[in-house]
Amino acid sequence: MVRKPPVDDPTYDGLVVETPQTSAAGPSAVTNAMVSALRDLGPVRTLKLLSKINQKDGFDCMSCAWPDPGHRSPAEFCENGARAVAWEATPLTVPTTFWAEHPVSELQDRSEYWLGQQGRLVEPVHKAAGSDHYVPVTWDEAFRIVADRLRGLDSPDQAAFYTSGRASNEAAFVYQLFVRAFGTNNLPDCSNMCHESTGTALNATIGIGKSTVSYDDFAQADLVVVMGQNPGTNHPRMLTALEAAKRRGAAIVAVNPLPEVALKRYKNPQTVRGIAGRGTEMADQFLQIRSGGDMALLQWLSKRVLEAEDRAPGTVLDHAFLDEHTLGLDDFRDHVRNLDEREVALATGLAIDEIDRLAERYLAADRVIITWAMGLTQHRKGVDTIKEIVNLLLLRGNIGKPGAGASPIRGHSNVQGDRTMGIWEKMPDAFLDALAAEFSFDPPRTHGVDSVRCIEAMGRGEIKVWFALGGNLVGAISDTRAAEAAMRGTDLTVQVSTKLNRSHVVTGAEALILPTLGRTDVDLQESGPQFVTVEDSVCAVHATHGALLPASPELLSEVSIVTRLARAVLGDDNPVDWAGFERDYDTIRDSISRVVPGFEDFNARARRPGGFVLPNGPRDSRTFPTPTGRAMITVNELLHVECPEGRLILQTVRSHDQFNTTMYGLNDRYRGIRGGRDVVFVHPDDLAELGLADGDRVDIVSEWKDEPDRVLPYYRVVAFPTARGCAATYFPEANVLVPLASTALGSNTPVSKAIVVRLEPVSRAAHDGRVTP
Ligand SMILES: Nc1nc2c(c(=O)[nH]1)N[C@H]1C(S)=C(S)[C@@H](COP(=O)(O)OP(=O)(O)OC[C@H]3O[C@@H](n4cnc5c(=O)[nH]c(N)nc54)[C@H](O)[C@@H]3O)O[C@H]1N2
Ligand SMILES: Nc1nc2c(c(=O)[nH]1)N[C@H]1C(S)=C(S)[C@@H](COP(=O)(O)OP(=O)(O)OC[C@H]3O[C@@H](n4cnc5c(=O)[nH]c(N)nc54)[C@H](O)[C@@H]3O)O[C@H]1N2
Ligand SMILES: [Mo]
Repeated sequence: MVRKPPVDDPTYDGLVVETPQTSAAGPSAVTNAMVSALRDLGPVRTLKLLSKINQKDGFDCMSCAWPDPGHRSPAEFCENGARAVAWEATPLTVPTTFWAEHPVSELQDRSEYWLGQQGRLVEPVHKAAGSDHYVPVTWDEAFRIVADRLRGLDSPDQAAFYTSGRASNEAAFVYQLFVRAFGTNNLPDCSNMCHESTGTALNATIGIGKSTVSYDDFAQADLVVVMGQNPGTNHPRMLTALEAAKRRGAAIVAVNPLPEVALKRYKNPQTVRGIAGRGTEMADQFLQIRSGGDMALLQWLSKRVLEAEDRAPGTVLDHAFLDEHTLGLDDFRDHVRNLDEREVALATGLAIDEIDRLAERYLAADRVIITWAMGLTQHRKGVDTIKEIVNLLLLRGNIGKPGAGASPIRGHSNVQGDRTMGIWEKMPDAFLDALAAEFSFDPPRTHGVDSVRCIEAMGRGEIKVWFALGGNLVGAISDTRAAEAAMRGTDLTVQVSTKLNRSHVVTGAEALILPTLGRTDVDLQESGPQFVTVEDSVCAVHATHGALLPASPELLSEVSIVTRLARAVLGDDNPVDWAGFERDYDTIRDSISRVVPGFEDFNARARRPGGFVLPNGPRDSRTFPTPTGRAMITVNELLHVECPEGRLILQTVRSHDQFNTTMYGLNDRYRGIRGGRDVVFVHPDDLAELGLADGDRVDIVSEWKDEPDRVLPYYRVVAFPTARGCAATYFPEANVLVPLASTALGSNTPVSKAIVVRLEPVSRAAHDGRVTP
């Protein structure tokens, strides 16, 4: 019998709201990590795993893409890393009887939390068209079904192949090769919903969509500005690097609508100071910005820098750098000069004095790093906002020198590597040419669909087969209802996964689940145990070796699944040695070394302890691979979020107990939430103005032109010190509020951080009386 967790019991009202915490991490975090890991795994497995996480002979933690230091401590992991490992390495497996006991129609009513708690998937299962049950099938049968359906399509573009950012470089490379050999560029990925705005902005301005800093740069910075990011929950090991920078005299500035606790005070669990003392005061300055105000903030900072140069010509800007390496300064100067102070104040919700203090810090610092994550990318003007980061950095030569640079902090542990390996619906011709030369075939050149366009195309009946290498697109993407309807309208959906999630139960007419090995599992092939590689946020590539025997001998690696599927679909008469790839991953790396720049001698360098760092023109030599050969200073029209009277700008964030759509639990410790997720954080003064009070229940309603309102029903209001006019709730539940068409300009990333909403009070009786659609 499976115990029903509270979230699946509608009568359970366990939500408790407490005072938010005043410091992050610390010994309690480590204890929590140990307790949760031990409870699920038992002590032997736990010790084995925890001694291998992020070690040079171990496996790469799958929780985030934060880089590893050169000198590793024996415990190079954080609380949430340990939880991600425990979640994957659980000895619990989904039994064969599960599929007969649980019709898909019943599983559809289960929460993500419950689905994820059922254990590791260990056998391929198939749901026939018209059936309400998955039934176990052999691998051969599963591959035959997918091959039949793919070969039966009128065009390869009627299929789409999604990737989530946990896939290794080797799996991603063979996957994109298979998809292109099959004949389509329909390769949407989680990055479309994540750092796509970053890639778009950085490619256009500096010629490479990646960070220009290395790990050691944090130790040399004078100022680190952390924008739109919650490292305490989502990149906890970053706090150790920030703390070290801080102790060497760097200033840290946080820009965020929420007072994220880790940016205020951090108790490093690995130092005496952290365990026994008060920890480290982190942010020297906290700019509590209004959602979407960053673009105005950055433009204002640049304006102040240019004014300082006017006052003391020749002393403020890095003229040598600007003259030699950039274009566009004059137009930019004219543009920001006219920036209106009132507009900046309105857009940011900040006093100009506060922004000016940051401008002074920026001017006083020789080496500045700006980091960012979803708080900047998931906005209508996300791309332009990141272009403004580049503008500000370029003015004083803060790119391509030690201790300085632009540093997007990635999400999934190998999302950056997957892109490097060709997972992108619009890979440049140079990559496709190299692929063509290596494998003697003509890759398709027409761009494919991204995640949003994929759902739209499915909705129009243009995509009939959906294949996902990991992830949970139905749960992760905006417009849940449209996404579910689109998925249900397809002929076949296939999920390659470690554990159950919503995308396995909202299916096409026919569906398959193909279980796979995770990072922690030993991957044994004919030539012996294999390792794979990943690339972190700062372009370091290194090996990751599984540590545990897989939960079942039936499980196949992602490489095995993709290569066997390729053989089933393409037949053995094609120029790629798929069987050889599966037998020995060194042969995949040999091909990568010839196709992907920077991977020369890949097999040898991947075996070096700690791996190697990919070349990066802007970082290494101030070489900017843009069409002009210069870094582009750009002019971007300011746009801020319009919010009518009585409305709030709602952002969707991660709780401390989730990994994207995966729920580890129902708490959000740092923000003082226990036992539930149906909360909306609102500033007390906004509550007073709206005639609401802490504890009230409200419907969260988003309004869109020419469409009915979208409703997230019966949320508990929590008075919280967020920025005025802003509110926050959790993703993925809030995805119902965002239409597919609401995306960032230029990157098509769903606007998940600025949803204009109204809050409508609703009583328990009224709520119970209505039929939930
Ligand atoms: N434990 C754990 N780790 C994870 C993940 C996870 O779910 N759980 N997810 C992984 C993934 S895929 C990703 S992409 C990263 C995400 O890492 P984050 O980007 O830190 O994740 P979010 O929870 O979306 O937090 C967004 C932050 O931006 C702030 N913000 C929102 N709007 C604005 C704005 O307009 N301006 C500014 N300046 N700030 C704003 C929010 O208040 C919040 O602090 O984490 C990765 N790591
Ligand atoms: N409203 C709102 N929406 C958002 C966001 C937001 O901030 N707000 N954030 C966006 C972001 S940044 C991202 S990255 C996306 C995330 O989108 P996805 O990457 O699609 O979603 P995840 O929840 O990370 O996927 C989790 C699933 O991956 C599978 N999995 C785990 N490990 C492995 C593995 O090793 N191999 C395979 N094959 N499968 C595995 C498991 O079955 C698990 O259920 O969501 C986006 N959606
Ligand atoms: Mo992400």
